[in-house]
Amino acid sequence: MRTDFQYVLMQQEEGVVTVVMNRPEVLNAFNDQMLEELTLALEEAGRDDSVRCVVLTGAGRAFGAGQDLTNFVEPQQTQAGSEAGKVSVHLAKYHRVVHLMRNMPKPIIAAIRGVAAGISCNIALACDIRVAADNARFIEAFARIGLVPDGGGGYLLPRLIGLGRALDMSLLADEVSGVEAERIGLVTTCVPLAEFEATVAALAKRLAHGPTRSYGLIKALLYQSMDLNFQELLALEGQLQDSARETSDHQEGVNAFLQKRPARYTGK
Ligand code: LHQ
Repeated sequence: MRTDFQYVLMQQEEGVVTVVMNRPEVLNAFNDQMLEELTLALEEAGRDDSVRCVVLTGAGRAFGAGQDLTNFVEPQQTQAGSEAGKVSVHLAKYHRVVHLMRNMPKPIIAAIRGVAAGISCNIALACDIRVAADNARFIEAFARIGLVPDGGGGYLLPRLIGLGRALDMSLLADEVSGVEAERIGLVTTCVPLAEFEATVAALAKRLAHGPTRSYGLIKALLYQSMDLNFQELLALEGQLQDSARETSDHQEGVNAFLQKRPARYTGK
């Protein structure tokens, strides 16, 4: 695991890699370097077969406060009009991150403590499972500063919580608490802060001992399903099930069932 990043920490324990966005003095707001390091960290976690589950979280009291607005305003003013100064050029770097997450053939948990605002909120949406502490605050903050939701949030948010609530969160840009986020399906679970780390660790460990290749195929099936009609979905399902059938974890799962013992999955 890389240990030489300035703003991203990577810690591996057995099959779980925890990736920590680490600029706590600005609530882990993204500067260019943290974004680059997050990309590299996710690429490495994706490549490394010993990693079977990724946890993405923030250092200190927040998950993340979105784009760092202090080093964001000036280049926009000085380079306005030029291609390089367009925000879409910068956004492409975030798009790389959300693509990496969606296509990573292993589960990613967002562990959200404190605030998740702007693009940090939408990066949490791009994780496969979200666990919130009861001090979590979700803010689609974009309209507060006259922007539109980015980082794929305009796609994922209405699909997770429905169009009405997505419009509400995006237009009003009000805070949604962890408890409310659980109620509306924005997060899978919300737990008291005191139980947060243990809950995330137990979930990550469970996933890291699961049938990793099956998990990767499940991600492909469910994410692609959002853009497919029923016939296309059934065709994809057949292809993916053919692949799943070839895994040794599938054999192990069936054998374990027949032998009435717990399965020992290797991720192969
Ligand atoms: C910050 C930030 C921050 C710098 C807190 N930057 N310092 C746009 C364009 C292009 C590409 C990518 O994506 C985007 C989309 C975006 O992400 S747009 C949304 C950007 N984020 C925001 O608008 C949120 C700005 N932050 C806030 O509204 C508040 O800080 C929240 C509600 C997140 C937290 O409030 P508090 O818990 O009261 O904390 P705080 O405001 O006191 O913040 C603590 C420190 O962190 C403070 O610094 P200081 O020196 O006063 O202690 C803040 O200035 C700093 N900070 N967010 N985005």
